[in-house]
Amino acid sequence: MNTMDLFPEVKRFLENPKRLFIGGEWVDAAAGKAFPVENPATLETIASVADAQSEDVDRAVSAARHALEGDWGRVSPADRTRFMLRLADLIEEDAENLGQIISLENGKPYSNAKNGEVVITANIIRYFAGWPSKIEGSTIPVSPRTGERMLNYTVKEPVGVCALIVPWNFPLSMCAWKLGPALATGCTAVLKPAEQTPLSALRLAELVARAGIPRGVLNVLTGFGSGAGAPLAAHNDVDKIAFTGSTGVGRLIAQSAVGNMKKVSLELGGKSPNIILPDANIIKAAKGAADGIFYNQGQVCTAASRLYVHESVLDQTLEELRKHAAAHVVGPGLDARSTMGPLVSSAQFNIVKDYIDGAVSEGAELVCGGQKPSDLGEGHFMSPTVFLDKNEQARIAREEIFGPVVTVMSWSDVDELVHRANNTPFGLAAGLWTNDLNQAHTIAGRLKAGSVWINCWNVVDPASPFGGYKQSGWGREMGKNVIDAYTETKSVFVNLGE
Ligand code: TXE
Repeated sequence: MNTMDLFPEVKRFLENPKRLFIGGEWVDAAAGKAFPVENPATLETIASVADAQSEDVDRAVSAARHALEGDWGRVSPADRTRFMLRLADLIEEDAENLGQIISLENGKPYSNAKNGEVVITANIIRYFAGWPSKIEGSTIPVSPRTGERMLNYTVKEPVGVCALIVPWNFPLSMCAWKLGPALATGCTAVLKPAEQTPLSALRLAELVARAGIPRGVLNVLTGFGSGAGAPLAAHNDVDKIAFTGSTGVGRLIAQSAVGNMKKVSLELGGKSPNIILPDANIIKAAKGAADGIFYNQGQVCTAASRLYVHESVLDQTLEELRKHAAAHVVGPGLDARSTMGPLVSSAQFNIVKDYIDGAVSEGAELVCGGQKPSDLGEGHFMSPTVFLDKNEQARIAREEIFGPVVTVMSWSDVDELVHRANNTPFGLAAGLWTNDLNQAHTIAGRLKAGSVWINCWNVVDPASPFGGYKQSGWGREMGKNVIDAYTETKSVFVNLGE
């Protein structure tokens, strides 16, 4: 192994006690408990982090409420923009440290973390920094029956205190997906990162403080789903919840939000179909298919996990996929040679392994991978895996695996293909590879998915809406659509007399 040394600032960061960030202060959890964070490449404990419980949730929500009704509520839109631009700059300046922290706790290659996730995070904050002065209401030509003249206008107001519950697959950028619109709209936030990857969010909190954003605007509660996430989702003084994670937990969150009718947005699981048409450039399509499933070890909600290949190009596509899988170097994220890191945890490894073993015993043909590489020690490593399966009902073809495992299936008839692609409870993303414009737009129109990628995959832009059909979620993040999710619209009538 040729693992890079930790930067001095990352060492300092890890050595400092990892407390909760509430009201601008670093505080211990009220119950005094902490939990370890593991490096998934080595299984070493990298930090011990405060374990928030209900009492801490109360404190954080009250700090967020206080900031909303106090300092932050009085900050002008132009100043919100300034704070956010400063934060984006600080994120960029801290890219190397953030890259190591992400790689350490999540496992992904350092270069993907630093040049991918950190850059995306700064871009998202910068995009949303442009919004505060552009969140406009309207004047509406109403027709009162009394004959009086009425001025009617609408105002967009911050929805209030937002609970942001995020997963571990993009520990930093997932925070920005939610914090960006929250800050832009003038809301305050209580952020609960995933228990596997709390360190990136704590580092982000340091940068938020350094950017001068007033106390209590962002509060960070590290902890578990049951101990911290559930009381936050159920809290009566939280106005909105934005969640990314499993469909099962999304359902629980929607249920607990009903208590005080908090607004809910959910980004959940997927089983996204990627379709190769016979006329496609197979070299590019197969590369796109491999990147679509192996990127981030397949731990992406939009992973291209069902690959539908036209029967006439199946053999060539499989050959290309084999090559791409073989070209990957699986290893620790901090080894510069690694192109794929470990899965995030033993729980996630076991889920993925279980799907692979089940597929083999259900009769799917293993094209390549399916094994933990033997020379990498204890880490949660899994090799890039390709299955060929004729059984559309097989678990690997229907359920989200969240690992580097693609199921290839062949097709011959377009109508049947569209039916098969849509025959899933999910609807997050879909893609197709073709040079036939007519087919491209016709099939794109028929796919039931929030994002459709033609001759590309995983293109996400802060200006463009992202979210799921069906059980992949509620609402859209990014772009102007998300502004509605973080604001309330007030309609004001002014009686101007006869
Ligand atoms: O997700 P959870 P897990 C899918 C993926 C993966 C599976 C399990 O298929 O294999 O989910 O992963 C918090 N109330 N995705 O168990 O539990 C939790 O602490 C409030 C897809 O890690 O959904 C964490 O912060 N919060 C997904 C966050 O929810 C609760 C990304 C996500 O954890 C809670 C991650 C509760 N009752 C996993 N229980 C995607 N769409 O990208 C847990 N949490």
